[in-house]
This record gives sequence, structure tokens and C-alpha cells, in this order.
Amino acid sequence: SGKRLRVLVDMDGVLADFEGGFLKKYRARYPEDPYITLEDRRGFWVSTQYGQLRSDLCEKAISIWESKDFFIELEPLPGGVEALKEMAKMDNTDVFICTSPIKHYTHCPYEKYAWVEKNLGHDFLEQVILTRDKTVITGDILIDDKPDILGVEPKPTWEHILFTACHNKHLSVSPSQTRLLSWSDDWRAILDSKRQ
Ligand code: BVP
Repeated sequence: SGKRLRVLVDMDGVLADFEGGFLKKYRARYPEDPYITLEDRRGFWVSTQYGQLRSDLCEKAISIWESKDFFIELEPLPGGVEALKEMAKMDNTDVFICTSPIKHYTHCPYEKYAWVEKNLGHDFLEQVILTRDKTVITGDILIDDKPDILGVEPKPTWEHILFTACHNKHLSVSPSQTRLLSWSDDWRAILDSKRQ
């Protein structure tokens, strides 16, 4: 009962397989260079870990997601599209996809919209929020795989639900931090816990 619940859902690493798509295209483009398996990924920034492996690999990593067709060709993560469609149909629930485009804007913003249209349908384009600062967006819940979500607003309205990804699964997070292990995990219970 009461007011509507507003759920913000991140795209890369939550709905779209950024890490898997990156590794596949990196290995195809740079077959002679070392790479980091998904099992060995640590830290949110792929470019940082590749730069630590060998300094020239930072810019090679960046070249992958700056390329045409990188974002549109990302595979949906298991259960994400189905969960979002179900969420959007729930009573008293508003769902938005809240995603940060890269600053190399030639392809990424366009392809993010195209990905939503392709995988969730044209009507879902109404729910897309592109922002580099998620703290200024109001909502009750933000489901996101980035452990630290910072911006100009020191007290965001949303509770951050940490979506488990290869780069954050070994992190010990504070006991108050709620995790969603995958879209097979009980996301409905998390939403219900936020309804007043
Ligand atoms: O558009 C994605 C890819 C990019 O940052 C955005 C993350 O958005 P959210 O998931 O927070 O919405 N990105 C960029 C780099 C390095 C840039 Br230099 C990276 O290592 N990983 C990454 O995801």
C-alpha cells in the first residue's frame, strides 16, 4: 500500500554482458596480447586492471568499447530482460534503466537506445535515463554492479543494491549493503522490502 516504488536498473554488467562482450572482442582484436579471465577480474574498471597487466593494454582495452557495434552487440545477461518486463508490469512500480554512457559519444549513446529497443522493445525507450551522475536521479532502489556510486549529491534518495559481477564477487561489502546475486535471486523480495 502507499506510494509507488521507483526502481533504477543499471545496464552494463546488470542487463547487458559488458565483461563477456569485452573479453571476446579484445581477444579477437589482440590475439597475441595477454588478457584477464573473468575469474581473475578485480575492480570495476577493466582499463585499470589491463593497464596494471601491461601499460599499453589500457588503451587497447578502451579501443574495444569505443568501437562501433560494441554496445549494441552485448548479450543480455540471463534473466534480466524477463525480470525488467515483469517489474514494469507490477502494480505501483516504475522502472527506469539508469546508465552512464562513455564520453567517447560517437556510438555508445545511440547503441544503448538501440539495445533497449532490440531487447526490451520500442516502448521501453520511455524508461531510459542516460547520466554520468546517478546520485542526482531520485529513486527508491538502484540495482548496479559498481560498488561505489558517487556524484555531486552526498545523500542519494535510492538504496544501492549491489548486483554481483565477476569484478565485485570477492569484495567484502558492509553488512548493511544488500546484494542481488543474479536475476535468479529474489529481486521481488527486495522490492517488497522497500514498499511502505
Ligand atoms: O558505459 C560503461 C562502460 C564504461 O563506463 C560505463 C559504466 O557505466 P555504468 O555501468 O556505471 O552505468 N567503462 C569504462 C571503463 C574505462 C574507461 Br577509461 C571501464 O573500465 N569500464 C567501464 O565499464
